[in-house]
Amino acid sequence: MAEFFHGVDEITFGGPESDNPLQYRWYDKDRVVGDKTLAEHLRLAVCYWHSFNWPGNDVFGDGTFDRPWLDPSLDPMDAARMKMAAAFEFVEKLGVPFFSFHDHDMCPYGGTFAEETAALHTLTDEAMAHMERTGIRLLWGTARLFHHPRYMAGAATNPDPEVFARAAAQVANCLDVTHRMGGANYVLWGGREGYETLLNTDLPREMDQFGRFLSMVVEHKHAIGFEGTLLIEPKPQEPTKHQYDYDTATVFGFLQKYGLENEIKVNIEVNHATLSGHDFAHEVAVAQSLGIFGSVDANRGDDRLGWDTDQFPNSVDSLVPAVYEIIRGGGFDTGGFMFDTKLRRMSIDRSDLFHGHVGGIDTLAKAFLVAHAMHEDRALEDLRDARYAGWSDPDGRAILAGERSLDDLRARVTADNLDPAPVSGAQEALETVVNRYIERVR
Ligand code: XUL
Ligand code: CO
Repeated sequence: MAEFFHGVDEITFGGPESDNPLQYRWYDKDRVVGDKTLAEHLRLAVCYWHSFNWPGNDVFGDGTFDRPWLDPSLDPMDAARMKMAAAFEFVEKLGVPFFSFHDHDMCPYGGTFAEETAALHTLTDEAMAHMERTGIRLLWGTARLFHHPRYMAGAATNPDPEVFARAAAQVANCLDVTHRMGGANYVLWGGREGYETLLNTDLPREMDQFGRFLSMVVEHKHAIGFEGTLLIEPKPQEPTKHQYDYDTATVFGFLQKYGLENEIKVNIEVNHATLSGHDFAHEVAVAQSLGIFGSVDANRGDDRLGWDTDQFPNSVDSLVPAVYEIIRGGGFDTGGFMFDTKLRRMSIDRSDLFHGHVGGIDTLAKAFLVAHAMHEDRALEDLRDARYAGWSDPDGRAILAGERSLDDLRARVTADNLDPAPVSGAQEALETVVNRYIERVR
């Protein structure tokens, strides 16, 4: 296809003083920060679905975007190829290393399952040619187990085992092509794995079905030799009233129950955290502490809207605490920051997709530089260590090691009349430390 995003060239780095909105001010991909470049730390990815396959519709109105490949009068495979060419042109001009996709963002619906399988493999070959030409890699693949009406009552958690079988076949295909493309991860988001009402739902049975499904995915991963990470993407609700993978802690309990906690990690989406009543930083910290932190979808919500608006990140202040937790836990392994973002429905110029991504990437890059500097300087860690210092004393260690009973502690408190003085948590002082880093970091 001829150039689609004409008028926009490769996005270059201009530095914090640049006034060019289509230049990076903070994302200098080759800048070495600590032991790696910014590109290696952030592992940025663009999403095929919202950026190229979503027409800009909402529940009250049709698509508004200029996406010529979505014209239903086109031959579906021609349309898929046009879309793919535009997607790779965009990612290449943006200069980020990764993309992510759902099977049916890339591959049209239609025909028998065998015909869909063949089309998926044909388009995978073509995507691999684009990847080879541009050097762009795959952060993750995933199957759309929520779009087709057959999945209205769930995929793995459907009351009908034939729907379960269809979903299993779809995931087998999608894992195969993700493996062929050298994907770093494979994602499962259970948008329909939940219920609208308990009146018609056998909850424990559905949990067992979901556990069995995930075990089959793990078995298939090992059978084909896929070395990427399997990730569940928690979300509390939307489209379903209650989703079983509500948040990170819920997912971990589920994984433990089915013996999968060493096989599957989480892909945390910023606004999914908010929808479940948590801060993004909380979800990251919980995942890190449970050893299941995998990857991030960086899109945010709107403070006053209770649904998933999938907006581009635009606030360094709100991202720093979570990025700090990521760095504190050692950063990404196979994961990265994925832009599962949507333009607003009125952003109809082709260049708007660049504006959203460039602004979002710069926000993340600056948040990373701030959090990294704070971590290097131990700006929070010294105080944190001092707060917990008592636990390194012999008595503190003995309690944790299981060498003290309630009776032992009662005896000690009685003998010494232990009555420790409260110590300040210093929250305001620490919040000011964070602000100072945000102001000063260059
Ligand atoms: C939906 C969502 C999905 C997943 C992949 O809220 O975030 O795009 O990331 O299916
Ligand atoms: Co997502």
